[in-house]
Amino acid sequence: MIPNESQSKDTFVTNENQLMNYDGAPYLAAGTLWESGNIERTYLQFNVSAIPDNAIITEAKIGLFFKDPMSYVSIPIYVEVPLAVYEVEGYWDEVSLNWDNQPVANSVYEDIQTLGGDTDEYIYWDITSLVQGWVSGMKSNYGIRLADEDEMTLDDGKLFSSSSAPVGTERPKLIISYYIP
Ligand SMILES: [Ca+2]
Repeated sequence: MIPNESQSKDTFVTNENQLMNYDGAPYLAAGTLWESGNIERTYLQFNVSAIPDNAIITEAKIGLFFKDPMSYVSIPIYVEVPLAVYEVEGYWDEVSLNWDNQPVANSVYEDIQTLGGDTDEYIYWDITSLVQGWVSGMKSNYGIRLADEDEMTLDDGKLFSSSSAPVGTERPKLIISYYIP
């Protein structure tokens, strides 16, 4: 499932501009910028309603195309960043989401990947149990937040292609494997 704009929502927020909405930007950002201390978080939501309620989800993973290993800073280095995916627990709208009106997210992450400097490939986070909950109706689907696992430690921000990216093959995707019992 590679959602287009009508099947998914994606945007990011930053406390650098707390009232700014970034929907429509060609990229998504997450991390804690070591030079400025600014925090970036990405939000994604995929419509999974086409999958029958009784489906058994054997695997579900979010794929984001990793574009840029560093924030645009004065010294061109990159730092490894542990980026985690969290269940979002409240409604948000991609065209009005900003830092100040973010929904609550679960404090326990679903999966975590540490990103370095190897770009131009998809990075995957496993959200199998979360998708199982969305499909069965046990959980409301408010999507996920991608954020630095430790936002108190300054490391860096990482950039990914958004659903508004010009290259369609680099957009965010949710890959779900399932069967009907
Ligand atoms: Ca979007």
